[in-house]
Amino acid sequence: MEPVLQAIFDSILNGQQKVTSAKVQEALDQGIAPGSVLNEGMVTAMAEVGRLFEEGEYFVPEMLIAARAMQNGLSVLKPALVKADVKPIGKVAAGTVKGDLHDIGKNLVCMMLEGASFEILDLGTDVSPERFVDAVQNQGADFIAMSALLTTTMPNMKNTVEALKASGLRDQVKVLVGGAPVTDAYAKEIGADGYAPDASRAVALAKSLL
Ligand code: B1M
Repeated sequence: MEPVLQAIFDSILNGQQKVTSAKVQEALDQGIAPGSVLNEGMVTAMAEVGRLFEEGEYFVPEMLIAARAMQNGLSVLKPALVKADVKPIGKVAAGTVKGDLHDIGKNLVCMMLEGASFEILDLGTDVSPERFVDAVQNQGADFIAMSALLTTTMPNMKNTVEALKASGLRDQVKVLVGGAPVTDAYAKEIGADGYAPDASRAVALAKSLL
């Protein structure tokens, strides 16, 4: 790995927010592609944080400060990932489902969709089925992109699809799902229109459904 990418990886693991931002900027200044900075330096670091948590070496506070460092780095990376001033090709209401506070993956999906000319309505985390329904009914969303990182919160994806059906809106919107525990089979089971394993494939999926 490039030394600067290794430094980004280490700084996220150690929760050094300022170092992460500075090193992300340094990597971009060196001409390293934003996608490499993201996937090699940053996403791998969060996977390692998860491994350390599973092994009992990291606890919630360590996960949290690592996540803050990751978010800091992403804010430096965002302008390089997103192209501005393009006419929107669709409106996506994106959120992490009810009960779930993980937002790094959802934020990445938003950035990549924005970069691909979708208009983003970021509903944040802990988003209820009713809030997703409202985004379709009153805010003109053509797509819903739901993220879940916990096996215990995945059922709220199904609850959202059911709430859309109950409101008579299911046929007006494409429902996309993703997040580490989510699978293509689960997407089919709950009646979603598609599953994407990562942010770039979420873009390809949304475009294919336009
Ligand atoms: Co949590 N956590 N966490 N956590 N956390 C996981 C998810 C876990 C797998 C860790 C582990 O045990 N190895 C585990 C879940 C186990 C399970 O249910 N299967 C877990 C747990 C247990 C918990 C708590 C319950 C811990 C506790 O309190 N005891 C608690 C729950 C809080 C809650 O939500 N109610 C909790 C809390 C937290 C923090 C707050 C400390 C923090 C989140 C901070 C934040 O997000 N702002 C945190 C973190 C950082 C993690 C790990 C380490 C990293 C997640 C991450 O950001 N990954 C995670 C371990 C892991 O994932 N390996 C873990 C990087 C991100 C880029 O990837 O989110 O997968 P990801 O997104 C990808 C794809 O999944 C996809 O694209 C993204 C980019 O390519 N994608 C989509 C995501 N959403 C999509 C939507 C789409 C399409 C694609 O729509 C179309």
